Amino acid sequence: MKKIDVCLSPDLIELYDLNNKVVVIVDVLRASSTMITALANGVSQIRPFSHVSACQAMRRSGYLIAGERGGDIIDGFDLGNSPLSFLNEKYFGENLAMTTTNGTLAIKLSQKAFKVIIGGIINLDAVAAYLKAQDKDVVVFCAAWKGKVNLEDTLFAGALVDLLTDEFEAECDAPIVARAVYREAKDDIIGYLKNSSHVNRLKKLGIEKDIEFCLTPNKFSVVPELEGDDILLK
Ligand code: 3SL
Repeated sequence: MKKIDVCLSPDLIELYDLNNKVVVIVDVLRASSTMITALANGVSQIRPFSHVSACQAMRRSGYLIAGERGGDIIDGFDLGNSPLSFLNEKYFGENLAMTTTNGTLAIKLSQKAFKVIIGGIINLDAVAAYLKAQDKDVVVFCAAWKGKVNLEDTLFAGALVDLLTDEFEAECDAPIVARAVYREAKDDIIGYLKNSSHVNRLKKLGIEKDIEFCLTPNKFSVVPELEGDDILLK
């Protein structure tokens, strides 16, 4: 049987052997949801960066520059980190360079993986189908918040474990913890997360619409993959 593991924070990733595994990067609020939405709406490719200056330099190569710090658009950038900006194919055919506090960092920490894919509640079923079709063990890598565990990424990991239960066994206790969180939350995900730390952070920025969007299951059926330096749809 294939195995599934869950890394609840980037600060724990050194404990996981990513060799020959498919890594699912998740930052439900909001980096992975933004990437999924952008690519589903025709953005050609997304290059992730952990540092602002390296990301900004991509403008010289014709990339649009997107990103946030503290949830707000970075000064001088074209776009922030809202999935809603990419709806209606507004940036169809564009290349995007992106830097966020946690999400793009988790991608950079996954270079040893066999494959890196991007997951969120908005493409949950598509990610589950993709993993079932692969002959590889899986690590769900939660971007979390500055090294601390968060509820929404844990919940996504648990939903995936739940969907894959017939074909994957838990490698340690983290998948079991995540699944328990998901089972408690599944009938009212938005209500369950209403007091979570990042939902509160984003509410202070007045972006409730982003929260609702990112927490709505299966808006898209695409599964973005990292190929070389860029994330794209194959
Ligand atoms: O940390 C991240 O990668 C971001 O998704 C955080 S925020 O939702 O844009 O504040």
